[in-house]
Amino acid sequence: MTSFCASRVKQIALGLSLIGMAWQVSAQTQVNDAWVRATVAGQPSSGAFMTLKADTDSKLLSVESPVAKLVQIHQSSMKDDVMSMQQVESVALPAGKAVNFDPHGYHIMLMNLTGQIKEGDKVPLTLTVENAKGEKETIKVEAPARALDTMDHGSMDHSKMDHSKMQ
Ligand SMILES: [Cu+2]
Repeated sequence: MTSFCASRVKQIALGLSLIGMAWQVSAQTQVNDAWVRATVAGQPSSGAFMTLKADTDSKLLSVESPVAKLVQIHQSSMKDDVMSMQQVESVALPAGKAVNFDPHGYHIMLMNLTGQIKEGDKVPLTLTVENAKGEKETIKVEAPARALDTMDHGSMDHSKMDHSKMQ
């Protein structure tokens, strides 16, 4: 009886760890639908987009990638019909709330690219998230690159919220 229970627990633990790997879930923060905009040759910068959800109140501090010499967190805003973007120090990730990084709001700006990002490339991203206790968590993601002309499509397909806003 005891040994039966023990093996059952082991099975459940294994199952959970497999799910964890598939969804790129770490202890605190989930990253979903990460993607990078593919570039044309010689283009100096691009953007990375995703949805982040933290278990506890946290903030995204920084992002690094081997494809860019400089990575910044940006916020796009519309003012007098002109789209502009500014660098932000960090992005708040309230507990349990999905925060979207998309072309219209927060996004990860990949600058001084080391080469062209081609459609289908897997772009490694390393995110640093800090929780309210000051504990830092590093999350590694491989974001697929998508072509420019599928950009709007992609963001709509992956965000039901955007959809409902538009109707
Ligand atoms: Cu930007």
